Amino acid sequence: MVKITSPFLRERMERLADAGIAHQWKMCDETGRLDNFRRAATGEGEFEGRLYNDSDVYKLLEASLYAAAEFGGEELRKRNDQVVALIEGAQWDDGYIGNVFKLKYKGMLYKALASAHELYCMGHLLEACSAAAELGLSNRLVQVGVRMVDHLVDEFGEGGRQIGYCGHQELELALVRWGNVQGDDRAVALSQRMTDLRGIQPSPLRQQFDNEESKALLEGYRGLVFRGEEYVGEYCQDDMPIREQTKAVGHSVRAMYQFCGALDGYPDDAELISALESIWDNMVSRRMYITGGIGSASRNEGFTQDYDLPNYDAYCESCAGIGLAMWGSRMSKATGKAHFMEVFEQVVLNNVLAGISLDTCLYHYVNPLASRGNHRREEWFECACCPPNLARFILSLGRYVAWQERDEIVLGLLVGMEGEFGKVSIKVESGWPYEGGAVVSGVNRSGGPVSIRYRHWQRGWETVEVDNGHFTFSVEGEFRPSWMKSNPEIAENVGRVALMHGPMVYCLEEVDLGFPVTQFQVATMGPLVPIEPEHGLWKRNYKVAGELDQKWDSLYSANRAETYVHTTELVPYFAWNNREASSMQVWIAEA
Ligand code: FUB
Ligand code: ZN
Repeated sequence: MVKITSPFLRERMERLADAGIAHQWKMCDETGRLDNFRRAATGEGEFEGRLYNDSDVYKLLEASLYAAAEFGGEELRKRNDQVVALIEGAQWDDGYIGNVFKLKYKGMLYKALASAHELYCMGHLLEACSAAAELGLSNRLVQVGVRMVDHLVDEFGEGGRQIGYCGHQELELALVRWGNVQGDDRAVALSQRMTDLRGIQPSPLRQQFDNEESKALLEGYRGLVFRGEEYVGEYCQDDMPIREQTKAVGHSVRAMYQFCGALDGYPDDAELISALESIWDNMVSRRMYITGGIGSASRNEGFTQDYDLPNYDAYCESCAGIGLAMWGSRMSKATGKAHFMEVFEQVVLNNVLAGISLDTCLYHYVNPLASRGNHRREEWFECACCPPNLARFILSLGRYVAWQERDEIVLGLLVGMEGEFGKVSIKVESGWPYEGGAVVSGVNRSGGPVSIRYRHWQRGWETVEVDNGHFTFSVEGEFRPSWMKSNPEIAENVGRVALMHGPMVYCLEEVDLGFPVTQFQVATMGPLVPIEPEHGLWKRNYKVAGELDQKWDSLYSANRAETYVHTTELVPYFAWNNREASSMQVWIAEA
């Protein structure tokens, strides 16, 4: 169990537990998401919203359980119990749960697996049930999970009534989590089965498109998985078995969850790990933004082609960033390689944290790298997958930053934390993400030496052996600012630079520049002066000099217009769009 103590993260977690979660429950209430459970309990009334609205409630409940475990509070506990009661009421006698199928698509269970999201929703519920079991918080919720897994095994397990899996991965990783906490091997086997079946042709997802009765649920989805009459399935990674894949394709959240679920089910499978490493290498070297954002296109909420990384239109869904972080931490554990955690750090600090406002009550669904000032944070979305996903991920960060591997303790991110690992207590103090380096101290009560492996930013793993008793060691490290250029294959970024400070990406906002950001060209030879902004919302800006081009009155010109020398400040990307509406750029033209 690791407790994050870094003020940078801790403050966000506290605000979430206090304000963000309350705000999101309010939104679930106002948008009928909770009423859907009440209605499903009686079978009366209409289902409100999208097919997968139940999943928002499950994700938020999972977040709320973490918050209750870490910060306590009567209000959190009471609300969690109320929501658990709603879920109990909506669960069917046979363990199934899916409000839209109780209220709207009666008799259509499992008849449109590609689009219906019912197993995806149950996956998110199972994660909440697993969290309850892990934290010892709600036995009633655990029992919901027991009944649901019995049902799922009967339906989809070997010899079950169905052969299939969900168009949106999630259940696969949830089943392994559940299997591990409950010691239920059937759940792990079911996850493996779903992973193995996906991509084999003819696909069970494709076959349902021929059923007349499935049309109501499937037709709108056809364009995503068919090219003409041909089923392509790439959108939901159903085009080929996972062990044959070499590139990240299709819907990015689905892809990330697939890779996580497969690794969870088969943590020692060399063939799988080798395929995942190929996919990873392709993605990181050709399909990922400097912020760690992935999935550049809105049309499929996903991957397109190598080097297709537009800035204004970048999709970079917050959930995809979360999925990438989840996958990276798993890859690091499976391979022992440090570079996966480098990407974890990059995507969490930049893409993921940019998804949630500093007060934790406003969100970005997409996280572009440039804006004309019209991209604003929202208090909620009709498709609200991101806000509760951000909440549950941020509140569970302690699970990702350090872990025990055989007889070694691994510190994957040198962020302030306190953790217990068997007979060893560890404390990390650091100024992350503003400062590199850390002081690691603790007590080893094991009676012998213990290895502590930590990741040194951009230098890989280093290991220290600590003797029995108290120990302290320092990790030297400095985060310095540097101007980054991008591969010229990304034509849009040619002649532009982005500032990074260690793993932290910076950007330019109009609110600081005083003019639309397209008018500024930065002088990279000039000084880079760190300053602490007076508003105190975050701790480090960089003052930069450059040229301001104004008064272009024609579309094209042989000469530059009026040019002024100008200084301005760059702000961390995670903090953008927390003030007034403003244009923004990560990749800034170089003077
Ligand atoms: O389909 C469920 C969720 O909604 C996906 O993960 C997001 O991309 C959004 O489409
Ligand atoms: Zn999302």
